[in-house]
Amino acid sequence: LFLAACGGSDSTQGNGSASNGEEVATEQTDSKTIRAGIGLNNEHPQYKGLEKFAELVEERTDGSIVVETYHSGQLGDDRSMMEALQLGTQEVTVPSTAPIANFVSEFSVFDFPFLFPNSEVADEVLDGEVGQSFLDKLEDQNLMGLAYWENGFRNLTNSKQPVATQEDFQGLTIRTMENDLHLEAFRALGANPTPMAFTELFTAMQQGTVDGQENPFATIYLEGYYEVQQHVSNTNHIYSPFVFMMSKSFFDSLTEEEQEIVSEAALEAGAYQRELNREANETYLANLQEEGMTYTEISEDERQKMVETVQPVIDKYAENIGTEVVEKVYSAIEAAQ
Ligand code: TF8
Repeated sequence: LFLAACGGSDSTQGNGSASNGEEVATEQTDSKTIRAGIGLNNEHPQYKGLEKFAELVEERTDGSIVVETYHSGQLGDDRSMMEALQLGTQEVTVPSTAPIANFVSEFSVFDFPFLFPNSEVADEVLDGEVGQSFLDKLEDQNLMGLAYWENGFRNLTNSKQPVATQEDFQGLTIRTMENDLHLEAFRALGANPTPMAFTELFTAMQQGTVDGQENPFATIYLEGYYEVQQHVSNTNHIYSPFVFMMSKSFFDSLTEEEQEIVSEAALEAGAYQRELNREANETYLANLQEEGMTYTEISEDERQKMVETVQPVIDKYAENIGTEVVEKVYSAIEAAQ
């Protein structure tokens, strides 16, 4: 499976006639390779988007850039893959914004609970001037943010009890992403949060190290969490963007034309990925119930209570990030509605 995924790139050895082989070998020396790795599996829209990126880039560069795609954390988790981009040992990854905040702390603003009212508003803010100003901050970290993709609205699952109210969070050990704001928000809600890399999550649920986790329905279904989780609620507590990013040293090594091609392809593949992702998130709640999970709806009243509970955490982070930056995001959200 792994070899099939990177097929086209290393097929020069021992293939074809001698003269042909020589020609290919010369081309091979000149061609640049993008190793693109993600955390989710090859069923997920995140991977379909990555395949689309590969297809567009290889087509438009006539093969002068080859894209190898890796899924399921084959190259590492969000954090270690970002570090690999900084070192130049990997070229592309597509992490959630939450772990990005460990590199550029301002990114936490996008993970404020209940920030985006819907994905259309998120698109407008992220694809606009404000979103771009955050991507620009990555350059100092030797990272080029080329586009926002979508992970989506996060929903809570657990193996213990139906969660309908904030009180139901009490006593649940919940795995969170490696991000302080997430940790504090879940603590405020009464849960017992424990940060962990995504790649360790399934086993942790299976072994009962954690009772639950939170991710969009697409991930919950496609990663088979219904095998180890009994209850799901539509908490929709945080909208997670993905950032499609490239190692800056690699980006700088490309010709201007190639830079334009990869930048454009990241955006186009992102539009495709978002579309698939929204379909998936609409469809898969029904599948989770078919697989035997109990679905509990959060009423608007109960959600409003959660909004109030996490507000002090938001205020604290807003102050840390800087009110000017945060106000810009709030105004852009308002303007988008
Ligand atoms: C998480 C995130 C992840 C993604 C992906 C695996 O829970 O939602 O699904 O960032 O890289 O860690």
